[in-house]
Amino acid sequence: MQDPARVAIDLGAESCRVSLLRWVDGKPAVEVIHRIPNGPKHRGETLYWPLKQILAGLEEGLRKAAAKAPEGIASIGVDSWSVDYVRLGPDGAMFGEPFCYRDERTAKSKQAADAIISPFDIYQRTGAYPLNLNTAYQLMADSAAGPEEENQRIDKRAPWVMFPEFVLYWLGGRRVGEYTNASHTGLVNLKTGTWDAELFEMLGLAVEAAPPIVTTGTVLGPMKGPLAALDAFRATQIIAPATHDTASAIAGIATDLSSAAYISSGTWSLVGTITQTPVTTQHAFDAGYTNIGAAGGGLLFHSLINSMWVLKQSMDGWAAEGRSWPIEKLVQEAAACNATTGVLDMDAPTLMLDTGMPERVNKELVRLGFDAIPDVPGNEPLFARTIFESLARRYASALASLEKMLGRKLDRIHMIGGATRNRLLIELTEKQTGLKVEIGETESSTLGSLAIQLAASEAAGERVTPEAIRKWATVLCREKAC
Ligand code: LRH
Repeated sequence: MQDPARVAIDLGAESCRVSLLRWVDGKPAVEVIHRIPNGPKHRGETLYWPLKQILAGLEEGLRKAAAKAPEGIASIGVDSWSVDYVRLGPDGAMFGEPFCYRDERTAKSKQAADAIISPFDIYQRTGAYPLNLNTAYQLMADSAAGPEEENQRIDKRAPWVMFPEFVLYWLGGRRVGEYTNASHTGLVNLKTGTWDAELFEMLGLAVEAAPPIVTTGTVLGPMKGPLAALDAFRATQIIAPATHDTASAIAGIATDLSSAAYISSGTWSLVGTITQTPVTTQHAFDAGYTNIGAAGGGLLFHSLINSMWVLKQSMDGWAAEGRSWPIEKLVQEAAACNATTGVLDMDAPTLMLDTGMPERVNKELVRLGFDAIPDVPGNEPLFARTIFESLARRYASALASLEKMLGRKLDRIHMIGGATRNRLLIELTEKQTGLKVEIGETESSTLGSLAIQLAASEAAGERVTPEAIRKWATVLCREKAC
């Protein structure tokens, strides 16, 4: 009898994907069967995620999956970008579409939090680098709206659930906070691995509103709702993989990382390595390194770097003016352009915002003493080249700090995510870091989620271990499943 299929839903800031794993002649084959374009949307002053549209797209994708897997689908897992969440009303339904972490509302609440507890203290307590976008500051902003926005203030006791866990809940699972994702909120105590009730209290938040934390690979129950009536979904279990996409992506790496760094590249790049003990020194803090949960155990010790967001926002702006570029062509022409470029500070706050990106890039170049790039048709590859050069240098500085903190040299970089298809960025990274780049999987989050689901079914209620996840990642990667 053919092994049952599995579904991995990977929600990305640019696109959400539904992938299907099937066993064909005993060999795994993974296919992205449905894509839903995504991006934060403006409504008045707020920036939010079009969750209703995403759910409609997911329903379509799941129907396609059911049609393609007559053998039945054993499980579904969901991961996404971290930090965002959905508030639930008294009936358990979504209470408005969720804010996007790029909404500028957290600038004020972060300031308020810093006045209560210093960023370094919070870092030592939680291990999570205190970024403006962390859930903690967003929750504070929810209930701190100014008088003119009084009616938008949300009761701090309103239950919430992280974004991918909301989708698991929508599919029939119970409301939980999976550990890897919870650890990025900035509200989990590093020593206990549970919500830091004292910190909630200090920040004026309600710990009762938070979902119970579960470990990676927890089975959340059978699928429910109208989709569950489809034949393929008759015996489907809802499983929490590492719901933080980066943790699933790292779980999808089959090779040994003990002497390697990873770069997980997409809208953001995460540059770091897996550690067993947290590092919350002043140096780690100054270098912007976070310590958050890895799948099954251990920590992702990495720095978050603004990446393809800058190029994608520029491309969207050009496309709106009739200057559309396929990404492959843009990379190709960027590789061919010989002009020396300026170097951006990829951490500049203005480059994290949306709209008007070429202009933001130019303002930054000028601020740093470089020439602006005339934003005229034909110059798009020059912008792209500047972004890639700047990114490669930023990777190099992040890795130099990492080697210093670890007190040892790294022997290679394992690259996963979108940049695995970007030859130019890989070459520039090798040049700037002096390290060989080993090219991993583009859809590593999907592979990691599937490996965790397979390990979870095998564990039959026991805790999923990193070894079991690695075993399944190896099966999926060896067979070149994607
Ligand atoms: C990447 C990612 C990253 C987080 C950021 C908010 O998608 O999950 O790991 O830090 O989004």
